[in-house]
Amino acid sequence: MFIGVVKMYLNTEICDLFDIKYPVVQGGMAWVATGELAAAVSKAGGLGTIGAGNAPKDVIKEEIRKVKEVTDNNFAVNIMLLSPFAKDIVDLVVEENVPIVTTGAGNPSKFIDRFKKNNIKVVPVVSSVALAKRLVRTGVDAVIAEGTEAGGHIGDLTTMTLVPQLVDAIDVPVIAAGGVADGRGFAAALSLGASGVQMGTRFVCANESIAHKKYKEAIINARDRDAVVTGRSTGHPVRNLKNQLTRKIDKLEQEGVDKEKIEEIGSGKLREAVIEGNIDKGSVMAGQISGMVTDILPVKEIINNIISDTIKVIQKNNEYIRG
Ligand code: TUI
Repeated sequence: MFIGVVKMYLNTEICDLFDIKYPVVQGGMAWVATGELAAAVSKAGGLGTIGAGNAPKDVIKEEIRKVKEVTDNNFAVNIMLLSPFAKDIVDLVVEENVPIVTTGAGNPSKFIDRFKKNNIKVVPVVSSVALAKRLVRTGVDAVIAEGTEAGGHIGDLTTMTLVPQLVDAIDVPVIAAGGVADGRGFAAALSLGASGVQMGTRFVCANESIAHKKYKEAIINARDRDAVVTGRSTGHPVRNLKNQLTRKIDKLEQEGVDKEKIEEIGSGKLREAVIEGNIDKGSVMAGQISGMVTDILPVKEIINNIISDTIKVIQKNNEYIRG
């Protein structure tokens, strides 16, 4: 990235750990984080991630093939632990020599030995200090600290409070996620002690993202308070853009309808929005930063812009110091 005449990089612990040029991880979003998106991010110097979501093994095998065809750079697979196929995806990443695995929506303890034995770096998404401490004892290589600002399945602490508490509590790199989409957010994450960022919503609105045009437009049109949480009563709260579906779920939750019924209503709704473009009745999972994502850009530009902007923010902050 050129700033003036000097080529400057941001180099943190995770650049060496993952063997990547820029400390930027793409979120492993179900349906959206395909081989095409992961390949584009890894090719551009970040860590591209295939989101396994609820997909079976053969589908994800094909996505891995797409990445390997485009780039030799490292990439990750995100294993969504609520998936009925989670164990199959663990087998797959071992068979395919996937270099890095991220996990989400649960505790990956029972799989960690297997990852370690196969030289796979393992990076769980966590939303609390207690779980992170337990996982660090089992040998995870880094953690992704995901604040409640994020889209999809979320915890309850904010990125601003979770990241520094994790940095103090554990001795592996912490990657900040939730509420980051530009250089200001990235610089803030570094100030909190993070070694990099993971972004989801920003990459949904990449040219290479297969999300339906209407899904991308819904994010671009969203305002600051549009990304609301549904499903708190089920124990699996989800952040998605306010629409007919979120209003229906809200109403049923207020009426005290069973959690099984609420979960049934949510089932299949992410696919409906991402693939079919039904942004009224589908679940448009997106983070609170949606209000600040205003364009669709190529992955390479998203990454180059955020790195150069982060460096500018850090340089500007240095000017506040008086000697
Ligand atoms: O996993 C995500 N975000 C997701 S997964 C997803 S698919 C889905 N669809 C409908 C309902 C539920 C999921 C959509 N978005 N983010 C990573 C993340 N993991 N955020 C929070 C957590 C988490 C939560 C609890 C990690 C560990 C955990 O542990 C609980 C325990 O067992 O200790």
